[in-house]
Amino acid sequence: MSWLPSRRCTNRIASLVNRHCPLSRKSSTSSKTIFQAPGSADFLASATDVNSFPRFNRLPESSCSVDKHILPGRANVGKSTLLNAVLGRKDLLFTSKRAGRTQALNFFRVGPHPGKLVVVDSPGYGSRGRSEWGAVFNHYVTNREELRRIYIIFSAPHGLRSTDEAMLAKLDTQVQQLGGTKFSLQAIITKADQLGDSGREHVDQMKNTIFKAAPTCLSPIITACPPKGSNFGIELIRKSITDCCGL
Ligand SMILES: Nc1nc2c(ncn2[C@@H]2O[C@H](COP(=O)(O)OP(=O)(O)OP(=O)(O)O)[C@@H](O)[C@H]2O)c(=O)[nH]1
Ligand SMILES: [Mg+2]
Repeated sequence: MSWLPSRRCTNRIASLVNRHCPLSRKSSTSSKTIFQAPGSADFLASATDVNSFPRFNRLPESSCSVDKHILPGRANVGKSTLLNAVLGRKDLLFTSKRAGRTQALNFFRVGPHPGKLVVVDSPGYGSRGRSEWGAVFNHYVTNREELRRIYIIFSAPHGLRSTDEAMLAKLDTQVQQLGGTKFSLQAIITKADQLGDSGREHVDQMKNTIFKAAPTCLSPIITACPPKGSNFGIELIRKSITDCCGL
């Protein structure tokens, strides 16, 4: 049995998600207006090194996924696919079956020109990662004043490895050192459609590991963006983004 096709399972995931993601009515209305304006999202710029960071009129930013230390195994979790779904576009971001597709920080405007906020896709860490990508990401997280939230993404079928825990702990330390004033940290568990019968226990285990590594990290939002079929959990991500940007 897959997790998503059955209504019973979908409700189980929804309850897992909703319990930990209270969202205001105002935020819900904003996310609909901002993300559902047709064609409103667009590519803005890429940053391949620390000197090429673009400026966008100080629009608030959210960044999907991470790295400083590029370590084995964590690219290809589905970051770009997830952002396509969040932006309501099929192929604004390049995706691939092969790890290492995204090779720069890519900035995307959300909302009709001049935009309401910016989301940033990033290269993954893992065997196809490169240390220079990590340096760019680290510089961005440390210096970007517009950064409001980091969405750290894990693949449900692959679970967490020590590299993920190290990254969570590092980002958690940064959040704590700044007293949560600069940015917050939100976990996402994606590819939930690939979980089988023991999916619930597996996700609970992942949640415990995330909490132990990063106590300030917001409880994971569960998503699925299968290449064919409907998206799951995407509306919650949109609401979370507009919420953290104060929109
Ligand atoms: N079944 C399933 N496949 C997914 C899901 N999300 C992404 N994929 C697939 O996973 C593969 C990798 O997706 P990408 O979005 O390119 O992953 P990424 O994390 O951006 O990869 P890099 O940029 O290389 O680090 C693609 O073949 C996607 O179709 C999902 O929720 N379910
Ligand atoms: Mg990518």
